[in-house]
Amino acid sequence: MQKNFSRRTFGKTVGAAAIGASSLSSLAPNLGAQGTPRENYYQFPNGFLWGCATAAYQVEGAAQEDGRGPSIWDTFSHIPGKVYNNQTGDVADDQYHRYKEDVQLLKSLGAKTYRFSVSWPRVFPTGAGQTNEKGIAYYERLVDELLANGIEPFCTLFHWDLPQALQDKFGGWESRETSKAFGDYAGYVASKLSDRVQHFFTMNEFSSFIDLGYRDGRFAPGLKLPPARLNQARHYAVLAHGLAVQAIRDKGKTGTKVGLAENFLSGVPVIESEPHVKAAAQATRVLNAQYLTVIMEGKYVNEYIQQEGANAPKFTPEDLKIIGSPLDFVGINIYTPVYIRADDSSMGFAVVKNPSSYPHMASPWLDIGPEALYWGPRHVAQIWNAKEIYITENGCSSADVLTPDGHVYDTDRVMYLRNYIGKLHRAVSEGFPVRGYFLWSLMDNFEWADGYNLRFGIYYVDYQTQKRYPKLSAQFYREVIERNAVL
Ligand code: PNW
Repeated sequence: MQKNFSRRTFGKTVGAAAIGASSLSSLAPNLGAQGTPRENYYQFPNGFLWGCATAAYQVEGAAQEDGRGPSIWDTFSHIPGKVYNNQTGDVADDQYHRYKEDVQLLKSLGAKTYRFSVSWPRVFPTGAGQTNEKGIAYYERLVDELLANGIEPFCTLFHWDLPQALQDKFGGWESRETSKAFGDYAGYVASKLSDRVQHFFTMNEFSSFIDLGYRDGRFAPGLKLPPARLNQARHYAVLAHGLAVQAIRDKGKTGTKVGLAENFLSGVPVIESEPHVKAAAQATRVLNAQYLTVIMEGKYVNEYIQQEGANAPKFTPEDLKIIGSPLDFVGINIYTPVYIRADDSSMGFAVVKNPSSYPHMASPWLDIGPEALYWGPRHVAQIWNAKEIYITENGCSSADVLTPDGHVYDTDRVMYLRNYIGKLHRAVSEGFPVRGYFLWSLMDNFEWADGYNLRFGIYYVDYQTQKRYPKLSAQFYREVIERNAVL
């Protein structure tokens, strides 16, 4: 890869200018101080998987087509006042009908892989029991189209669109019945797709769908549960993950790999010196007690159980064994840093709140901190000994403007990506086992409670015409992929 690139550049330059190799260094703007081409310096390992990510409810549309049942997001987005301008995912990017065109967008980026999610109520319209053949057939078509274009599919099983029937019948994640139904659904999808899909993610971002959906009421199903019920819902969500891991192993083809995609709170030491680095690792274990830590360790850390007291979740030793089922890989979604400092408290760390002047992207929560993409994989590798890590999401919102001649100059997104990917390079070059990176997102889409108001895509979507336009960031990412290097 590295050699090819150098040779090609060399050939082109020589061909164009008909000059000798000795004068090349003075012409090439991209040579470092020691004469090392920067592309080589920032080179990623051969076979690094560059890709893009999306999720079913955010891109598919076709909400009532081919037998799909309603999800809690259909219900929630149709309640006035819940989503920006009362927008819904009814049509979204219409990827259900335009998947072939969208696979071509991936191909023109040179993407090696695509992370999509399966809509549970497309496959089981009422969450359990009767399957919907037309639903699973869509994902088979999508997977076949990706493979025919040389793009490896990575499949997420739950990206928040819980079948409404399970919410109505059991209270959704407040019940063990939902965990069991998820296990069955995951096993069924694996039985259908694992001949063509090697990597499955069980869940996407526990804290988003549980804490924002069942505690803050900002996401579907819009509940504000008291602490004991909230902790129990968290428990049933991680239990569902464990049951799905087992079901996928049971029903999937031999060699199928299972992991998850979690936006864990990744501690970034305020200063990279020993006490703060230690504090950041300790914070990362404790702050993720309810989700990633119990999944990786098969045990709730004492600090969490003590702190919650009577509100702690109720569980059996068998539950913990299921939750802690070993994973083949760990996926982490990284957007913002959580700064940590060493502290004399019994915890040994303190979370540092950013001042109001701290820079962020278009989403107010999206504070900029490229080093999060270094510390995330480092923590997962050092704390839990993960051997295969993917960055399952990274990207940002920007106040994109489409010019009359069809361009979007999202210089802030390019700045964000360049800096984050640069820090990812540091993690990889220090030997932390990151195997791939999925940019969020391939295209603008339904940004949950923010509707279509916030754009995360590297393709701009005109929602009136459904036309996609590559932004400057798409050009940037294509170059990154082609050179397999940060530039
Ligand atoms: C992730 N926060 O969500 C999701 O996995 C995507 O579906 C989503 O579109 C993307 O990030 C961008 O938001 C998040 O408040 C939602 O910190 C909220 C937060 C972080 C991630």
